[in-house]
Amino acid sequence: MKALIVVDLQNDFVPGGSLAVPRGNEIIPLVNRIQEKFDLVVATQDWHPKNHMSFASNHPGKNVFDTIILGGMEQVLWPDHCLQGEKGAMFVKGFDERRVEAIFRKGTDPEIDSYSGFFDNGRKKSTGLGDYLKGRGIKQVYVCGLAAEFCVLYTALDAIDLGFETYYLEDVTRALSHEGFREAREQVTRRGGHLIVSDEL
Ligand code: VGL
Ligand code: ZN
Repeated sequence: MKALIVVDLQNDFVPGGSLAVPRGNEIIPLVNRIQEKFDLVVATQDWHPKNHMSFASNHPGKNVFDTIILGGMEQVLWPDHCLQGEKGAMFVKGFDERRVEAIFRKGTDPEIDSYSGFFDNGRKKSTGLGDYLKGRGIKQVYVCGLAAEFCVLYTALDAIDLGFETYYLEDVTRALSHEGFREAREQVTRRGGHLIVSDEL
């Protein structure tokens, strides 16, 4: 059984949003088109409270894209994004959600960031996604969405760690940087995941 995880296809991550991924909007028709290839489609949603510690605005004197140590881990400071219940956190217009059976929200704890759809960055808290997929008999997981070198990457790496046969859909994602995208693809393969393009589905 194969599942598609659509990661963070939200207004703030496409052009016009506060943490826009260049050309992030281009994947919307592809995400819609490939869903029919899967037994199950789920989505993740970045869902931050206003006092989230990943926001540069909550660290006086710091700038966006500075890094700090948060909970013992390196943390990039982001512009405010995906505020709970606000427009930037909504799924993008044109995303066909009809087949999305469950939505997993992450980044809700103000003290820790959560790139992966499975766990927070410290791996202390699970979203339940892993158990949900296992309960549905899923053995193969395909990951797409935004951003390629952050939430899509860490979702793929955790899927690998949880024992799923994991595929990173390299044409159904966009990255914040070229270098980040290259490194992300390298990490996926090094850790035992697979790179695939949508035409191969
Ligand atoms: C993301 C940075 C901060 C992502 C989420 O969805 O890739 N990136 N929060
Ligand atoms: Zn975030």
